[in-house]
Amino acid sequence: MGTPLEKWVEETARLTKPERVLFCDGSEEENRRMLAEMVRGGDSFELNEKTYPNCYLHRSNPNDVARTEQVTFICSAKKEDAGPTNNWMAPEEAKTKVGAIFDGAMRGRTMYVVPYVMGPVKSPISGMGVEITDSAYVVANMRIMSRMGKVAMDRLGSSGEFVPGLHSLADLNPERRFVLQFPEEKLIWSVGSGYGGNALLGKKCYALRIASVLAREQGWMAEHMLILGLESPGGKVTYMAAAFPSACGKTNLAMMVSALESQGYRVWTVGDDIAWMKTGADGQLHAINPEAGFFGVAPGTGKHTNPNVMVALRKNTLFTNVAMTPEREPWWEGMESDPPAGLIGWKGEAWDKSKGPAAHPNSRYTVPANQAPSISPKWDAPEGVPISAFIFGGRRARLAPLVYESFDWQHGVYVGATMASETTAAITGKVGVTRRDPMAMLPFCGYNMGDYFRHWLEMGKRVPRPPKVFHVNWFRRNADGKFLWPGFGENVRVLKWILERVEGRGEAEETPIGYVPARGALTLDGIKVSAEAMEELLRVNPADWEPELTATKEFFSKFGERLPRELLEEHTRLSRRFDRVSSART
Ligand code: GTP
Ligand code: SPV
Ligand code: MN
Repeated sequence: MGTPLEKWVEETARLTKPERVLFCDGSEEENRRMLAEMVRGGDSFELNEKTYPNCYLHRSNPNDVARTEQVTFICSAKKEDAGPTNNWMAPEEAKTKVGAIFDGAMRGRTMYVVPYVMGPVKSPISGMGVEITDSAYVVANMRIMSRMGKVAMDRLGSSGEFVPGLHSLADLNPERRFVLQFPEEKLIWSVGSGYGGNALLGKKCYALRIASVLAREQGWMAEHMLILGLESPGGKVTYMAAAFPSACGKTNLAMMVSALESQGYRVWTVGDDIAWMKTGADGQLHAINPEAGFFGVAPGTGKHTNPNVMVALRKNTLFTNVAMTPEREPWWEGMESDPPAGLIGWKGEAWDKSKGPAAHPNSRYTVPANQAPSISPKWDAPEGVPISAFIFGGRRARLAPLVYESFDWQHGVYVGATMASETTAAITGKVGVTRRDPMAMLPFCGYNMGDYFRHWLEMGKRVPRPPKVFHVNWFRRNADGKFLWPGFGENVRVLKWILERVEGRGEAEETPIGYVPARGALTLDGIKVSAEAMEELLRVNPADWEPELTATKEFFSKFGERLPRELLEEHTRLSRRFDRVSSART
């Protein structure tokens, strides 16, 4: 007979035809074999064992350096259930077409069976997955990013309660690369990529695309959000979750060293990318971080921007597509040291300035979460942490003020649904193009986004004490294209105002889009931002918002009947508020 897992493994082995099958237990010894296997493969290197003990550099295929949204599909039975923002493929077509690529794809290779828990092992909010892969690099990453191996098998037992995910590198041909989610079957198939969110199936494919479907069915939330605790003087910790699109500052915010530490404000890291949230007995949403590590963007990370992670990644860390110094240390742009002579670029070439960035702009580190000096004592609490504020944000060079608060939950859902951001290197494609990215979930929502907005509205009614909803923008620029706000550790000043608003203190001024901090309400002592820059940072300019309202309307029209009417009502209210402001001026 066999367990559901054994049956699936057998069936998969018949399809992919590996040379051998290995069930991963997650042990030290096994990990050493994985790392040795990676090194033998010729694309991975052990780093300086004195300064970076147990750290490795992996170079991916240069055609495979970021998530590929154009080949990511939601394979629901009906196209409408994938919705206008997702690529869709019929399940039978997907099984035939991509099944043919999987056929024999593991010939001559080892098939690794990787059982894992997403979330603290004993948490009722956690979930189980099993990834089958032919990549030792994926196994080594999954060991950092999830609770993998024996702990997971012990929790699973003989039950079938896991999300199966099948992954093969196949021939890494971009023409034969597919990332498929089957929301009805709760199944993942990914082939032809070994990179990040395409290949570590517990992350985006399960913890967001499949989990968002489960969350809607079961009345909880799976979101592309960091989770942090803000400690205030006296030691109280208030938890917040923030949704920013890829490479827009989640890891940095979650791990920041507070500029107001001497005043008693400190940030504790619970998670840096994903939050799973269920209503607790206290009526608040309780969040867990389903991951166990950080898969963070390397460029721009340095001892001034993110000192905590710079400490964390000095051991047991996998680096992907960064440069390497002659001392076999990792190097990237923004590390705050000049590129040393003899630097080897991310493709393995002798590097000089003419070759462009030495580290790929989407190069990453994979580091165990518990190595971060800022890790919250609650980061693996089974009950999660109660969330008092949701924060949306993105890269908006011109439009959005530094921070504003929504009027209420429904308006907050509108603020999230109308988010937009300039694209980054985290996704294959053009960088710097403004695109609508509701709740930072555009690439990660496993079903029709109109239904997703409805689910958000329903959660506001279902959760007795829902979080207050805010929007931030660290990326507003002046006329010369320079950032107006210093960002990073200084962002705590904005978190402090958010905390004060949550506690019913904090002075605010009403604008058509929501409440912005009143003059003097942000703690600005010791910061080098001019009064004019501050004025610009908090400005809500009706002339700028006019095209935004048009763009929003256009975006909403894609959803037709599936768009909740509440969002259209919010849109009308916002337009009226702007009309009132401009008529008051003329
Ligand atoms: P994903 O892992 O792709 O989901 O990204 P993320 O949202 O965690 O972004 P991350 O914190 O890694 O930041 C991405 C880039 O934005 C890095 O190069 C950072 O240096 C930069 N960044 C982060 N926070 C700030 C900020 O407050 N101001 C400015 N100017 N840049 C920032
Ligand atoms: C993102 O792109 O949002 C990431 C990196 O967190 S990846 O895991 O590659 O999706
Ligand atoms: Mn992310």
